[in-house]
Amino acid sequence: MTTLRVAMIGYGFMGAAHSQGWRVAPRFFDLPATPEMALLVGRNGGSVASAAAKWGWSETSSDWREVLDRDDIDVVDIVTPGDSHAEIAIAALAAGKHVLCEKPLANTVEEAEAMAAAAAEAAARGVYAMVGFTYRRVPAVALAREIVTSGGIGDIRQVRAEYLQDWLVDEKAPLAWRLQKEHAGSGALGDIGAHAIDLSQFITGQRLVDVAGTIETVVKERPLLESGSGLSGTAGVGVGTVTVDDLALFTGRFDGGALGSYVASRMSTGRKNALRIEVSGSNGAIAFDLEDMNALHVYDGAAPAGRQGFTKILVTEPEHPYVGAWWPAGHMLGYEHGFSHQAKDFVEAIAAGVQPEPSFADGLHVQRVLGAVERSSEERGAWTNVG
Ligand code: SOE
Repeated sequence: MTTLRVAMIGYGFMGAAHSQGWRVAPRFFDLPATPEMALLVGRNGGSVASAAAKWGWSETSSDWREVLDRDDIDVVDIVTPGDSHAEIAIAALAAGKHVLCEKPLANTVEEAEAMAAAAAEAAARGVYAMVGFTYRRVPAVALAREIVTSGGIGDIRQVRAEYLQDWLVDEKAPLAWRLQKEHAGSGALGDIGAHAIDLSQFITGQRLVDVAGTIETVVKERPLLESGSGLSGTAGVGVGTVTVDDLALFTGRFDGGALGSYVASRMSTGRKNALRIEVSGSNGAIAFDLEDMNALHVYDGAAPAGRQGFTKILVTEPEHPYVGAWWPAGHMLGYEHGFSHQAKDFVEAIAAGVQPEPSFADGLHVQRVLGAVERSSEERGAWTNVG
């Protein structure tokens, strides 16, 4: 295998990020196969053509089903809203295509179960599926996992994870697809809470088994969208009902015994993209904040009295995960690098014939946590088994 020809379905914000990943990864990492940006798919012909020209996709199509019959497509990358993930992913896996699917895996637990079953069946044929929890690939996060899962902070006792944004504080922000349950599945909980859940499980190596929480739609009606689609749409005439949460708070218990507390909010005034996690152990702690993403704060409980405190490690050295492929030591990375790391890891796993992570089974587990938080909220915050 020398090339992997990719078809990407969708071309919004995540389409731009994934394009960057596919384009740049083979230029910085020595990959066992070179991803080729073969086909970009979207319903609006004009917009797809200009996106393809801008990002460097060779061909375009207006029908994702075209990829199923094409022998020259090896990978299907799904960056559409959640309402089409299951249909596309299951069909692509059945057609023998490796699949990378944006998070959250699906809009419902039932869809995610069907996707995970299709992925398990495909893996037995050497066809692999991965879900795009990209923040696992931020070097400081990967380093946090190395430290925590190798016992570097002792027994894990407490996890505090939050993902805070403020783009919905403005009551005039329009009713984009991310605010409609039929397209997005859920709101802050599924869109950004899913990242906090995944990171907490990735860094600790443990899984949530029970949750208790509350979700809330703070602004219940918004102006209809006139143009644009994502986070920066323009409001038009008339109003519509917001059918997803914009604020979610919950607690959770891990299978290893630790307790976690979570906030997922699009109402955190002043917080732009603050994905924060702190893990406290019996002998130390780690803390990460995406708004300061080149740093990991580490507390060593074994340091002598009077010399203890969180140490800020700049995760910019060749010894750190992913970093050596980029710039000379000490030079920073940004949001987009995670997508190159994701492309690299996916290509390497396919070439080696091993299951890439996070798998669809991992995505299904996150989906179950999301579903359990919603059920808990309906029961006034009762503890609810993830299942
Ligand atoms: C919007 O809230 C969003 O783009 C999410 O959809 C992404 O997953 C997250 O990485 C940044 O915020």
